[in-house]
Amino acid sequence: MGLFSEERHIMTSMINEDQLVGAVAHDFSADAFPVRGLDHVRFLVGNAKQAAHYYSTAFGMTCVAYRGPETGSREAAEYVLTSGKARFVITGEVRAGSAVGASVLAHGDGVCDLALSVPDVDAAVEHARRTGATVLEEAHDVADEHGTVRMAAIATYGETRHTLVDRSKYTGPFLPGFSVAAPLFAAKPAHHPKRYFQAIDHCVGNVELGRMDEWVGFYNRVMGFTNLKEFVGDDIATEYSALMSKVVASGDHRVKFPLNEPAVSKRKSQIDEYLEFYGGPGVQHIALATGDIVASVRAMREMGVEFLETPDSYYDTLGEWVGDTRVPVDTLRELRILADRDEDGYLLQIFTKPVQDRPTVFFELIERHGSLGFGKGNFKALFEAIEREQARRGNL
Ligand code: TYF
Ligand code: FE
Repeated sequence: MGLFSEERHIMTSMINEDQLVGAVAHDFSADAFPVRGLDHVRFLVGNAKQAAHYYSTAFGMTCVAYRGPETGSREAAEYVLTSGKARFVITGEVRAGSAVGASVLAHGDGVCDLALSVPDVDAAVEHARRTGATVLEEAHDVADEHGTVRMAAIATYGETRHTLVDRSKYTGPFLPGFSVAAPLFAAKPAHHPKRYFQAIDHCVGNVELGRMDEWVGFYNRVMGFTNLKEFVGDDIATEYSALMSKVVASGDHRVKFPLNEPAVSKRKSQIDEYLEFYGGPGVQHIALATGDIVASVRAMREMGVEFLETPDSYYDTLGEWVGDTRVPVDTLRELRILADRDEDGYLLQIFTKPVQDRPTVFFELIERHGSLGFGKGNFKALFEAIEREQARRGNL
């Protein structure tokens, strides 16, 4: 309000990561399964070399580590990309017949792992086992000249997993076996922000009809996650998009996992479309926290990222109910950014179209100003935009 854009830019870039992702104060000492944050998100893809290039150019990320045949890893090529605290690992197979290839054959490109940073891997995996989780990898050390990382893995919905990571005794670029890599793309336009996003705000899972509450219970019981108040029930679901959604969060809300299930309706739910094309439950979208969504969206549009279109009518009435935001409605309209307000503040958000041929994984950019919500006021406009895309694909 009344600030010149340069001042605004400095102001928003000074907002720290806690505020960006809506973290709250929390005493971890009483937690049976303390979770410090997301360590990384792993994508399994058909061609990691090209996907890593896409995330470098279109998402402005920096490649910081690599392993592959050249570094002694003969089965897979893996690129580690970061943007602030957000870390993606892009994994592709290099030899026919690997588990990576089998996953890509089944699901297409997608997210296989939401890896969590935990202070005590052994205690976490024991607690998970006691509370009924499937342990995929027992606690073990991985070491090289940079130190030791303690890891384990537990199963969640579909073929998705949570790797548990304690890297407090490690100084290397990512994990043992990875080498420092050079950035893949050094020609980011000078007028673009240094980073298009700073952290991961939330990761959404799609599960089968009738199983959402089971998975909410899993996160409550196994990880001690609590339910946030945002809830998409039949009210919105049946009229517009036929889905139900609940959100679970870690103690300080740094990790937030909304869970969707399809609801029965006349039209095919967007969640059914995902389940059909992904071949089962999995990660639907990753929300990326930015301090300057206007600069991020301008930059990403310039780099060819496709965002969902919101009709003009949305902006005709937006000002009446959302009140003052740091971005004028005309700019929101120009870039097709959505806005929502609740009792704690407001947020700005926008959604990409799916980022692979299958109508499965997509991204969200979110700029929070106090609001700890997920944009409930936008669900109607958003779900209608998703449904227009579904109809264009012939899947409605
Ligand atoms: O994460 C959320 O809850 C919001 C809204 O299929 C949303 O980003 C919910 C369901 C969905 C797409 C977006
Ligand atoms: Fe979201």
